[in-house]
Amino acid sequence: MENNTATKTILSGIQPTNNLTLGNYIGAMKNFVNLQDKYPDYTKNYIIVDLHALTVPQVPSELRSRTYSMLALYLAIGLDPEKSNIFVQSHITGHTELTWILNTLTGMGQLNRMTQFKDKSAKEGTFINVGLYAYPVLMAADILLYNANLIPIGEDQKQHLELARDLAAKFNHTYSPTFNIPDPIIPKQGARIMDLQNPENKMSKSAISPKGTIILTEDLNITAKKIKSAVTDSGTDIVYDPNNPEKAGINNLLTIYSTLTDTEIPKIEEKYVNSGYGDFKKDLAEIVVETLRPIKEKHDEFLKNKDHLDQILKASAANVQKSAYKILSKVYKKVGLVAPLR
Ligand code: AQP
Repeated sequence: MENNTATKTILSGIQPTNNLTLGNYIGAMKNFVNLQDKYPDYTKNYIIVDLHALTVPQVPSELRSRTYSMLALYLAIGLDPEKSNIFVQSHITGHTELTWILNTLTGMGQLNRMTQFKDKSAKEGTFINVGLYAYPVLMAADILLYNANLIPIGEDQKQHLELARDLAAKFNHTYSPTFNIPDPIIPKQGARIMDLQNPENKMSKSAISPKGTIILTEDLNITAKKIKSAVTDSGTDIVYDPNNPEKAGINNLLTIYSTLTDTEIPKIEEKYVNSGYGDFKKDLAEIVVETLRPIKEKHDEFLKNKDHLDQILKASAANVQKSAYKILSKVYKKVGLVAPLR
């Protein structure tokens, strides 16, 4: 779908760092598909943000193959290239150029406050690269380059989205009205799926222990085992209690159950009133496995045809590049650069 500045734009991205998790699926990707159907007239841009992935060390050949795997996953969950543009960030001219301009409007104090930078830099040891620090500015550029309106994200990206809003407002104020102020769409439930072994931490692609993370493309026997051995507590009641940190494990499992089956939590509690954690986990393992089975099968099928995947990337990139140039030229003119003739 061609980016049309008269229509509204929904935009989101996921980094091809490591393999995608159930957290990415429930918190972000599932929503992408819902929005595709809910807003047929909007432009939808779903980006594989490979430049973001470079902010942590990568094995080049693995990064390249994960980029294709992510595209195959986007297609496998139901994103339709006829309805949504699915493209690779580094293929479009404008993300890094706009980042540079936004860098000059961003205070170091704003970036110093970013909790994800604090968490990730603590894991990186002594060498902290500038890209990791400036990551939120690149994310703001991803959004503003398409003047996007609605941004489906998980809870952990809320602070970064806030910066994109601040930078849009600052640019508009410093120069003249240019950017929409983007709004996040954060799911009411499942915006923060937790690690199955350490339910006080979010489930993350780069988790240190693989036991607490469900990888969307892993062997489904392993998936079932991970759910069945998820950490719970010494109690027995299947009850959701978000105010009790000791219940973080069962709360998380109930959230996963609820989001994957579209069932309200009280209904699930009712169903399991006479059951223990073991029975509940057994059923949940089945639900997760049967959700992931068709996704995994389609992913493997799409991945076999690289030419088809390249065609999708090419067509989507052609759809969005024109509007990206348009915004970029506008920005160049406003800040005093001579906009190139294209
Ligand atoms: N555990 C989660 N629960 C709900 N939503 C989640 N998201 C990530 N983890 C969870 C959402 O997925 C989208 C893509 O995330 P990203 O790849 O941009 O990076 P991230 O937020 O840093 O996710 P990870 O899995 O923790 O990646 P790594 O380990 O590579 O840093 C976002 O919308 C995010 O909110």
